Amino acid sequence: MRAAAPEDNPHEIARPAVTSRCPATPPSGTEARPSRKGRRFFLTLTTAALAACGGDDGPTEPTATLNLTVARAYLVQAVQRPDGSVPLVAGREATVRVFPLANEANTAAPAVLVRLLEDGVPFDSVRITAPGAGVPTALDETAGAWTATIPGDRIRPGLSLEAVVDPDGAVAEASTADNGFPASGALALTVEEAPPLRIRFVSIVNGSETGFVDGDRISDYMALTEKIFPAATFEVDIRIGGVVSAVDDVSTAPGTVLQEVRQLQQTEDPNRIYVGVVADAAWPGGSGLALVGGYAAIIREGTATSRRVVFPHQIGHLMGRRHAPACDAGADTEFPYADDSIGQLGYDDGAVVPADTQDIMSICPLSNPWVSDYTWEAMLEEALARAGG
Ligand SMILES: [Ca+2]
Ligand SMILES: [Zn+2]
Repeated sequence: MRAAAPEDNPHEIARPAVTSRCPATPPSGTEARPSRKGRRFFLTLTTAALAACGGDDGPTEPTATLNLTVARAYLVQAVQRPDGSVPLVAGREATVRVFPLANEANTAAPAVLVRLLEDGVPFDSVRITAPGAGVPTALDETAGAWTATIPGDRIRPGLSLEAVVDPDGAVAEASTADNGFPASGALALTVEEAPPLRIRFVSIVNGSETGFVDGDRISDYMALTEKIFPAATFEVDIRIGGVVSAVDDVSTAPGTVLQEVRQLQQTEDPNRIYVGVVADAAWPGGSGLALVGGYAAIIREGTATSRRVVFPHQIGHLMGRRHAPACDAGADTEFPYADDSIGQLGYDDGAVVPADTQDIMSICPLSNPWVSDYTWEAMLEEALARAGG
């Protein structure tokens, strides 16, 4: 018996294409249940029906043994766990990584369709072509992903995602009923409306030495900071006019200079981070000092390389982070990775950051640090708490 008329059942609109090619009647119990999963159901039905009847030439595919599934899919900004549970920052670009798997060696190059839902309602989708021929037969976390950039305005509270491998049935396979991820429902994601990170740099005058800061220096300070700090926007400026410190040699009393910056910050803008920039000659051997959980820090001018690494480390302190423990016995005992590593895969401008990369809060000699899931989440928690008043 035929199903309801097209105007009564949105799935029926395209159904004749299936039934005309394949006389077998698809399971009638499922077709009259439109739901938010309807689009995926229809894709599955179409490909399954075509594979089963082989189109106009009769049955040609029932012997296919290849089977495709999706092992994993998630969105990543700076760092992510395999289950996608690291919170995302609303309004900030993310990357979707989908990991199709095959049950046998193959040269298939299926596309992947990723659907984004807001409060369960699909609002956008992206089709990702295969990065090459051959769907992996084992999970390859580094190179095995179908990847696409998701613009920041799609990253919203209430977000969830679904992924389907070979959405148009281009690959003959044993079953298309298992091509979706997750197996049922959508993968719920945590998206937080993180506040902007607001920073004001202040030139510090120590005796005859004046700390120098300009736009280029700020670019150094912020390069890594903007990648690993959980915010969507960064409001950074330079205070007009420096501050004359009572300390000439900062090495003798860095804490005093830090308190001077804190006084200024409390007076001028209690909700903005103030960073005093100290001339190299005024602080031999120094690098940076920050109030853990506070709003004030001082930093030595340093080299371009040190500016890029030391600055986000100080920001981590301001956000309540203590040192990772590998090279500091008195450090954060809750840091989860004994080797100070980031522990999970990071993601940086299209490149995977290995999980053994050093966390920004490590004080073992830093080379190319990144942010762990632990540090990202903790900084985000602190930022949200501050925004909440
Ligand atoms: Ca399959
Ligand atoms: Zn430190």
